[in-house]
Amino acid sequence: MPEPITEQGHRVLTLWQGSWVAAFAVGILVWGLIVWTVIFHRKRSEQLPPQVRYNMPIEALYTVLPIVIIAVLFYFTARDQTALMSTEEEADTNVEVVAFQWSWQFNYLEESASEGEPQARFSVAGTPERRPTLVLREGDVVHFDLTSPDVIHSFWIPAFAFKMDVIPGQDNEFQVEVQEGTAGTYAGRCAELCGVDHARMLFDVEVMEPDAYDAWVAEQEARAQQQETSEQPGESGPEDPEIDMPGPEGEGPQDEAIEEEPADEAGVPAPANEEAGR
Ligand SMILES: [Cu+2]
Repeated sequence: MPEPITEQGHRVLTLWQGSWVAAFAVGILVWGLIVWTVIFHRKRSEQLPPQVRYNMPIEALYTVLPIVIIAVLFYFTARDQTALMSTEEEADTNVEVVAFQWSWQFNYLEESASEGEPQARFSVAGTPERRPTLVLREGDVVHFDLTSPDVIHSFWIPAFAFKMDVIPGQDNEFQVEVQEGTAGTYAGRCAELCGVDHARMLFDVEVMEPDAYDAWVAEQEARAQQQETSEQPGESGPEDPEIDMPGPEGEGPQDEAIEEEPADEAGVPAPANEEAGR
């Protein structure tokens, strides 16, 4: 397992390890009994050994022990699931993740999308050819809202030890606390076969130290502002308002993203935030 970079990731890892310890304990007991039987209870004569059918204590043990094991596993699973799904803590950063065929867009929102129709401060959009980078700050509580304009995807960051499906028409959300001392670059991908170019749905996760992150945000916001003012005179087409919050049947950002490729190839410096804040 990769070393988790979130508080929640450590919880997942601990649950996983605990489950394996329990499974091995049961396994070792069962294998031990099998080996013991094979070695010490070989056939010695034609006479049938003593039979223990309908031995009540043993029958009860067979029944009760598995129920106890399952109850314990269930308890820890339910406890951790409740903690992992909790979105009660105040988030420092709200990111709307738009998964589309076949890339990702990260809208950095003023507040969580579950609280109405928040404004995007700025956005980071990828294309199948150029994967986007999700930038996070060490120590932040980050809230994710997951939306898809087309088919089911799955938002997976292995270093979170966590993934969640991105389902059209359903608001999935979760949040993590990024741990201190985790600055670095990590992999992200789609974990749900979503079409022919599913394998291209990659993204990078960059965890930055606070100063670097704040500088990056300031730069993105300035760029978003600049784009907004430069777009005002002419070019805002009728499809633009859909970009920040694409509905299930709306014009997804994929059209947008694909149209952007020629500009990219023509050597225009590729800012990470083409769908800048609205
Ligand atoms: Cu996908």
